[in-house]
Amino acid sequence: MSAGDADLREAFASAHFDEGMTLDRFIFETTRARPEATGQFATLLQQVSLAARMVSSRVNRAGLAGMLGRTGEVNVQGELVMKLDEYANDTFKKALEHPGVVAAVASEEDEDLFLPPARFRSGRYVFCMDPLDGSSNIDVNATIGTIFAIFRRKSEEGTVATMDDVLRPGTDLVAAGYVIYGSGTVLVISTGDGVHGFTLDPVVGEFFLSHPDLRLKPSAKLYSVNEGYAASWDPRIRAWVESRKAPGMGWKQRYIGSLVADFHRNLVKGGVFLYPATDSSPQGKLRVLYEAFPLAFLVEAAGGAATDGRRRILDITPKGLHDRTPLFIGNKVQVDEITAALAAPAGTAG
Ligand code: AHM
Ligand code: MG
Repeated sequence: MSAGDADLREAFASAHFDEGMTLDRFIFETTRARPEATGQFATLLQQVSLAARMVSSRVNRAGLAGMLGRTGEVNVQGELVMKLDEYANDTFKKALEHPGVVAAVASEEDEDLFLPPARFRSGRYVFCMDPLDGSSNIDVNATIGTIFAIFRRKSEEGTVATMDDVLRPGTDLVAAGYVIYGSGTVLVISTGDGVHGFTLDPVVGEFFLSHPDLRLKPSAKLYSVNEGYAASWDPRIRAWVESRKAPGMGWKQRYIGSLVADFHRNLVKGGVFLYPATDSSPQGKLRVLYEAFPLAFLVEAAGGAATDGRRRILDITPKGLHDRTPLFIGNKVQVDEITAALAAPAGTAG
């Protein structure tokens, strides 16, 4: 981490919160303290906020369009799902490239790295995103979201970014966050020290601080996993999950099937999310760069933990933009327990 990144982290950590704090003001107050700041990071966050509001507005109307589609002759709904994915992808990329704040964007929707045209190439940040996570939930109006992680580029500013700017350990991240489009739209962000949530007032069109300094307790009795795949999990994972259900344990299970929504609930209320390797996804299903990294960054900043069952997620160095990983993320006690269970000899599973 550079001295500038450390300043940024400190400024966010010491931010003063009061009622009516908008995301814009929060960005301004926490970045102006940095003597070397060029304003790029502040602009980047403002553009994320803009894109999030645009996508939120579109997602809110998707239900209505879907309803009309069901009554019409053409199945608009399936098309709309595609369009929303693409819309979110294009909206975030355009919002970020125009002010010249990103050198590259890695997106779940794009096979290759997106490089802004030469006239916008002054950006010093690399943005990794899943523009619309959980998009299979759009047609049932369940919560979906955008997940993002931000690196500062390694290569010289003004040059064309390379894969080395992106394929690096999660410990290099300078910020991460997500936006959920649910019953409300909430943007959660961290620069590594303190995790803050802002809720969109759709009438005013502004994000207001609603969840200052989200912290995870060491332990919680809630797990989120797709148990339909239990037969193909490692037996030690199966044993850990089964042991939650023993009489008197008092555990709850919740699973939406939209990572960003499951994670948000667990971050606010406590809980551990598991997506282990399965027979059909031996490397796990979730992507390192734009799903596991940002959420691991946030969870650690909130006092929790994230591993792939063996090692800390943020210590992984991906080899490709779309690498996958098993993911165990949430309250530290539970993540440590699962990781320890996987370290034990396979035959010892209860
Ligand atoms: P997506 O990025 O294509 O939407 O897929 C990822 C989603 C996650 O949001 C969610 O946690 C997971 O897939 C659910 O998978 P499954 O249906 O196998 O439980
Ligand atoms: Mg996703």
